[in-house]
Amino acid sequence: MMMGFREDVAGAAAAIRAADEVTIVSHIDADGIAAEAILGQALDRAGVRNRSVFVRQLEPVAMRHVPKDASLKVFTDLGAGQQNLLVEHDLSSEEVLILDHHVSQPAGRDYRQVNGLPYGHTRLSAAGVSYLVARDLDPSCVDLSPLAVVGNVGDMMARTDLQMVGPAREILEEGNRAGYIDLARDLNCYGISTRPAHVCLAFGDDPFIPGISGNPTLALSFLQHLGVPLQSPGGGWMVWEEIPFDGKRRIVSALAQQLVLHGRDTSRLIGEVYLFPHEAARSPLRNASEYATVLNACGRWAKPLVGSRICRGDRGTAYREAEHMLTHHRGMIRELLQFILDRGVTELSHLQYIHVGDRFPDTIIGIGAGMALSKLNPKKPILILGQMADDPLISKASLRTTDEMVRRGVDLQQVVVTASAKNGGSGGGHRIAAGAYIPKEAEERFVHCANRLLARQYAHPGPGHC
Ligand SMILES: [Mn+2]
Repeated sequence: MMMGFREDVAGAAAAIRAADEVTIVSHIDADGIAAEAILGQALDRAGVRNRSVFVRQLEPVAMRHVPKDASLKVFTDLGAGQQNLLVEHDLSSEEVLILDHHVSQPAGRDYRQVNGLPYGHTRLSAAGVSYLVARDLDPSCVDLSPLAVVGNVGDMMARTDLQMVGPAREILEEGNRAGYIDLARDLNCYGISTRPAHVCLAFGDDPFIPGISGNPTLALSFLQHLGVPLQSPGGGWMVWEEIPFDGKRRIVSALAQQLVLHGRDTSRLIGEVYLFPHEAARSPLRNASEYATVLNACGRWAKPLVGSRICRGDRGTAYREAEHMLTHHRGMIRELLQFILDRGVTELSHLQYIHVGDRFPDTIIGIGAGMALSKLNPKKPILILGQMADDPLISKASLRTTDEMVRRGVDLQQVVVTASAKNGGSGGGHRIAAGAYIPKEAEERFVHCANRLLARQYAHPGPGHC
């Protein structure tokens, strides 16, 4: 870590220690919830009075949730890109601290901020930043390292390289040394703690394995041919995590052969996996990516506090409520996916899009977009428009693309920021996934503007106009 970044962390901890009272303002996704839970617990331990506010995104209407009082307002997983709103809300530089990882947009007032980006730490999420501040406040906070990992994984910080890098890696290794995190190179597949091996494999698409991905029946017969025991002595399916090492090794090498046979790259078959040994067997909280899904489900059902309670150790009421949301969440996403596939998308030169009306909560549209893309033309980013249930004049737009297209220069965050600003909306996100809220009447213009911007990115990567 560079000195400057460490100093920023120490400065933030000092500002918190000096505060009589803190209001944490955080985002409702896995990273935001994990960041809030890390900081809230650290403040409790340090004896600083605190309360939390969650917002879907920091936009003008959400600012009413930010109290006008004497507390120090700590913005986590948001704030960096909305400093103009903080100025408009008349927040002084003394009463604000931003712990974020999004691109900073200064607005004339000098707000204290901890953000890895200026130091080149591009793979450190807000939960990671919050953890570093928490550790500075109270060294006992090393037990919160799993939450930092969950936030980082939730924001896909380990996705491109299939491992953590930079300060996120240091956090990981610290948690590992203290016994809170098990670190392994294992199958790069979602659901290793909760799904039987064949289901795990059939649901995976990174890498796409011909004859296995998308087909649980074929996946099962592939595994059965290997003669690796897949069932426990009691007769039930073992989840991937439970298969003994030798069996896993044989399966992975057969999968590698299958990829080679189809002329495909094997480099994404194995990745770093983060397990939390203190969690119950077969719980989705056993590994970072499933834990992140649980928190995202809470956020998407507008229950971030339930996620926060889980992060604080509640394995009773809050956990059961989250399980329930997760079940419905999956059902709703399945329906959305089916709707998209049944209706079909409209293809433009560099973009495919569909309007799903007000059938689905705007909060799940992005996930549906990501899943639909794996069944559609992966070369064209997908844009899904949906109507906001509580405001018919506003539409939500979600864009998704693939790692492959990002490597070729596609940057959806750039597209969304430019196209929404041009059409009276606001948006943001990441190269691979971005979203915006736009006026309903500007939908058509927004779509075509995004298409033109994408066309330019293919030709000359970098910012453009439309
Ligand atoms: Mn984040």
